[in-house]
Amino acid sequence: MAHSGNILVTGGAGFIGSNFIRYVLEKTAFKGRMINLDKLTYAGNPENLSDVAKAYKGRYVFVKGDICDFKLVGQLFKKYQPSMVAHFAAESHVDRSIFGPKDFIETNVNGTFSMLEAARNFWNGRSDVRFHHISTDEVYGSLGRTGAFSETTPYDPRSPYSASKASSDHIARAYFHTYGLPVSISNCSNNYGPRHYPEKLIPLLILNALEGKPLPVYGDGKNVRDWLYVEDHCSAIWRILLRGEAGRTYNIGGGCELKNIDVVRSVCRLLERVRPSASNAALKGGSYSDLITFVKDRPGHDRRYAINSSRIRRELGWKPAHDFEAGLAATVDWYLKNPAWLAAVRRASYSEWLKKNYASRK
Ligand code: NAD
Ligand code: TDX
Repeated sequence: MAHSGNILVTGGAGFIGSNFIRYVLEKTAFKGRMINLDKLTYAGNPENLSDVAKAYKGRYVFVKGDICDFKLVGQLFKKYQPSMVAHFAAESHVDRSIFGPKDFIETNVNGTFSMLEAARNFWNGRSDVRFHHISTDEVYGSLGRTGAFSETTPYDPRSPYSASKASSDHIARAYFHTYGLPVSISNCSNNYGPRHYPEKLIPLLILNALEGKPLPVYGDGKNVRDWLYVEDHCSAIWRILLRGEAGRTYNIGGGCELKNIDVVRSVCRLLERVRPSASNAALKGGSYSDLITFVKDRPGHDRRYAINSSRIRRELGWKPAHDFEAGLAATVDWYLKNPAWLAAVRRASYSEWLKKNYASRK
């Protein structure tokens, strides 16, 4: 699969966007230029791509800016003439959306509108182009004990985050039906992997455990998420960009349902193997699992997500290449080997506000 036009990526300095840019430049036959438009919010980190920026000078371009800035987005279309857009930029953390929904509406709804409108103006009826909108399984709401979300499951978002993503999905779909803009959409389950900002469960657990801090488990720890290694999400998006159909939605998932408490135990077990607590002074003689602390539940906490990804598997021949054990080992290894990245992120004091909002039940 080769593609030589330019790609405009939004939110490429964040977790999935930076992994996507790295994946496409390093592991595919892509020959064009990659333009990364990112506002560098607390979640955007140019360090995520500093080596890529050096290695792909001329083919990788970083632009600091806001997707809501319609004039800037229009200028970027004119200047770089992209034939594809991979739209990742969003406010992405459910807890933050509960305590402050405004930025979520602004970026996820208005920002997506601004991107779609600029694409429509610039592409002006072309069908040989593609706008891919990256979304989440959370738009479908919460499942009971059985079943899985398919592409035809009705939307039922519960948090300000998922409601803002649902709105943006609807607007993106409307641009396909109303204006014929070649839009595709993917709804993916929980990602994990390198460069994940440590407000999200897995990186938070790894960093807190290494520092001997509590491992906060919301509620009873039995909420279920379907975990996918980030590079497998990137390979799915790339396949959709090259071979997916305009106007079509693709669900992406790892087929890896786990209770949160089991994820926490897996991280503790893995750390005991690669960085035994007995040799970690921060643990003061205790084990990693001693740090597990049940805390107040997240308001409106969705109980279970599971994804039926048979469409993308059948139609585009995609499947994940990493199981949870291998993906988690690669993730922990990356965090252990990148202390400079961690120090930079710690300076942003990622967990201060969480401490304020979720008190320990003990
Ligand atoms: P992230 O929070 O790590 O990164 C978001 C990036 O967007 C950051 O670099 C940030 O600076 C940038 N950004 C935010 N507002 C912006 C604005 N107004 N203009 C320009 N840039 C802006 O998020 P992520 O986890 O990498 O998620 C990326 C996308 O994937 C999101 O759309 C999210 O909804 C979706 N998604 C995430 C997951 C997951 O598990 N993380 C799963 C499914 C879907
Ligand atoms: O400290 C914690 N303790 C805890 O029990 C945190 C941060 C989370 N949790 C629970 C809440 C969830 O059930 O772990 C689960 C995962 O939480 P997050 O990492 O915050 O992810 P989630 O809310 O499931 O959303 C993620 O997946 C879907 C991403 O953040 C979204 O952007 C994506 O759309």
